[in-house]
Amino acid sequence: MRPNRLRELFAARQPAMVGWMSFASPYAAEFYGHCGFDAVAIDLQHGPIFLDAALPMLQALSASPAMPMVRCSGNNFSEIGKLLDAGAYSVICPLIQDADDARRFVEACRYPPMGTRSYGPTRGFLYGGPDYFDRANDTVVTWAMIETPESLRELDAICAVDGLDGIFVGPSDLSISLGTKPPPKWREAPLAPALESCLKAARKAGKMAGVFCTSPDMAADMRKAGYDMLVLANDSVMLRGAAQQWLETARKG
Ligand code: 3PY
Ligand code: MG
Repeated sequence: MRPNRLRELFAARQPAMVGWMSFASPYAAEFYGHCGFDAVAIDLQHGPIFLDAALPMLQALSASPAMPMVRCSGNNFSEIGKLLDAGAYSVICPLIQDADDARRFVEACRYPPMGTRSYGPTRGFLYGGPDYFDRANDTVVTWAMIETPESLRELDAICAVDGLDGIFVGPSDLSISLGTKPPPKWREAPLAPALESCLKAARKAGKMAGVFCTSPDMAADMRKAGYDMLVLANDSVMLRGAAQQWLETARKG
C-alpha cells in the first residue's frame, strides 16, 4: 500500500505542512496539491464542500504530490466510511469531547477487529494499492479535534484511545469555548497554556499533535514549539491575502 506521508514525517521528526480547502473545486484541489504541501485537507465541516463534491477533489489531489486528507462534517459513521472509500488517507474529526467520542470515531475508520468500518474501498484500492484491506488500519491517520474545555479536561483519556494517531487543535472554537474571541491569541492565556497541554499530552501518549494556524507567525511559533502537523490557514485566506497585497502595492504605484 502507498505509504502515508504523515507517518513518514512523524517517524523522521519532521513537521508536516498541510493545506486546507474550502473551495468546492477539483481544479482548485489539483492546483493546491501542486503548491508544495505535504498533504491537503478537504473541509466538509465548514464552507460549501458537501459529500458529492469531495470525490472529484480527492481524485484531483491523488494526481498531485500532496496526500489527500479530509475533515468530516461530524462524528458520522456513514460519512467517514464514504470518505475513506473515496480515497481519503487521513481523517480529522471535529468537536471530540471525550474518549468515548474518540473511540467511536476511530472505530468508523478501522476494519474489524480494531473497528467497525464496512468493506468497500472503491477508490481506496486505486490510490492505496491492491493490498489496501491488509494495510489500511495501519496506514490511514486519524485525528481527534480538541476545541472545547471538556476535551481539554479529557486530553489524556482521548490520547490513550487505541488506533487514534493524533489530536488536532481547533484554536478558534477553543478560544470561543474558553471565553475569548477569534482570531486566536496563541501567545496569551487561555489559549497559550491550552496549546502547551495538548502538545504535552500527545507527546506523553506517543501520538501526533496538529494545529490549525491562522497566520504565518502562528505557524512559525507552533513549529518552534514542536507541533507535528501545521495546517496553514486555508485556500480562501491565502487568496484574499495575496489579492489584498497585490492591490495595496499596485494602488501605491
Ligand atoms: C477551529 O479553529 O475551531 C477549527 O476548527 C479550525 O478549522
Ligand atoms: Mg472548529
